[in-house]
Amino acid sequence: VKDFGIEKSLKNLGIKDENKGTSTGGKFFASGKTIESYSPADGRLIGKVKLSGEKDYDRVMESAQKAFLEFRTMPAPKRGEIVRQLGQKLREYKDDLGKLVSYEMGKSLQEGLGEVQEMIDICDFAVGLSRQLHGYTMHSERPGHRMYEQYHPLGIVSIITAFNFPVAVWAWNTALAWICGNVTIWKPSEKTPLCAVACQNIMNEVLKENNLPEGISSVMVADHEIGQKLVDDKRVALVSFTGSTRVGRMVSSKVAERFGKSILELGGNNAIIISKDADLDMSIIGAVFGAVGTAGQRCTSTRRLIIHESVYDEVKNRLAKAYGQLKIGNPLDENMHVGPLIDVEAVNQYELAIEKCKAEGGKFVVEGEVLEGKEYESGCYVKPCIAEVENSFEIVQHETFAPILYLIKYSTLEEAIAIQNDVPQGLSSAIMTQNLREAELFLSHAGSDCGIANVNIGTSGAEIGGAFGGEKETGGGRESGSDVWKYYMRRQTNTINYTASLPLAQGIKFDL
Ligand code: UN1
Repeated sequence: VKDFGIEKSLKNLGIKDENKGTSTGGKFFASGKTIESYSPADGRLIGKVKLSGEKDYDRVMESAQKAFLEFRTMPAPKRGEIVRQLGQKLREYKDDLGKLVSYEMGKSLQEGLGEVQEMIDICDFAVGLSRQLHGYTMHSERPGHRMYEQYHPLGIVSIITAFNFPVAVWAWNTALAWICGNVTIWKPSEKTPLCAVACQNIMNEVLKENNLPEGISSVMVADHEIGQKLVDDKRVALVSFTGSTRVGRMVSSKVAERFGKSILELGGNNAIIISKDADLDMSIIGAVFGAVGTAGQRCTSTRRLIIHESVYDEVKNRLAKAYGQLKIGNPLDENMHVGPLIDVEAVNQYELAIEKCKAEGGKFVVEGEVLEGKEYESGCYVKPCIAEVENSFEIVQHETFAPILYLIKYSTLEEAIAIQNDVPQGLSSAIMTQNLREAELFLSHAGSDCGIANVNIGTSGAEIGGAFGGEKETGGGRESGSDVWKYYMRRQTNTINYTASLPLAQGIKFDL
């Protein structure tokens, strides 16, 4: 078996055959059952991880509470310096970590490295922000009064992440949470536990080198019961959850019940409108990358193409030709375009979706297939496929985390926008057009209802500088850039009277 240097990277990242899944910023410990992480690339066992148990949970929580009391008093720019050092380490470990992401999750090496780059970028962004946690000053209606607002840290932020971005989503959340003065507890996906252990190892170096208390950065590789505890725990001020709409709905209501805060990044059902005025060369590349990149397992993956009737056949034929050229295989091999799905269960879901689509009347332009043979021994490789459908099909309304692309025909742009919006999810959207009127209508209040709306680029690959997230069943949360840091802080309005009298607001008189 070709190793692609993976053994060496595992060693550099401190991954062993047997690992423990809990750390509060120092040594790892664990008292739960043991799970195994297999690579979807070649089916090999990468390593075992002992999960966090109940008593590990308490230890993590106490350590986090204690660390917060110290960390919140550190000046924000000094906290930024810690995040700067994390960014520096990530630069050093980029190749190793990118490779591990690719091997454990199955995305192409290029995308694995890209994911680590997102981590580095958010660290840089957060360092700058650490000197810009601004509030407004307002003019008081009373004489001799000053009014302003400030932002304070929240406390413990828990981050629950999915397998598809096994390292970047942790970094988006932690980089901001830390500069804001919070401490973090990460529960990664059990499907990518070693990526989490590797990240924690890197952060532990930073904490140690700066003599910082344990509890600023914790990880618990754990089952859903621990996840449930984090959601229900009053000591957790903010739960940042990335995952399915089904679980997100529970997280949302549980956290709301105890008046906690949550950031939800749930399912997408993203479309590209290809207009009669589109640059078709660009549209094909954008659509194919959007649909088959990460084997269709991004929440921003392109699921639907809404194509103008005048270019529909041409787009369909060119897509079929492009799909014919896709190389499917080991994601660490740079000649491959498409890697495996995360596991065999995901393959079952892919097959089920194809079956449902056919049963509803979908016509496959490029047939799907589970690949077999020497290079595909993990059983996780599937052929990206394309079907002509109606937007109203139940399966089209639903997010399937696999490379299945649906084609829908339209005649007027208003109709295309209505189709684009007519799904329960609202994450990402795009239009391919060189027509200014079309582009502006698509971006207007009468246009896309998604959190992300692009012109002449695809639906995936958002930069960290923007606020990332979506509307409707996507959950309404925002992560990463812009002013998203405000979600990680509590806001306080302060009014100060510097006179010797006490005038009341709204002109109220109250004489004793
Ligand atoms: C996700 O799929 O959970 O915009 C996040 C993108 C990436 C992030 C995707 N920057 O495709």
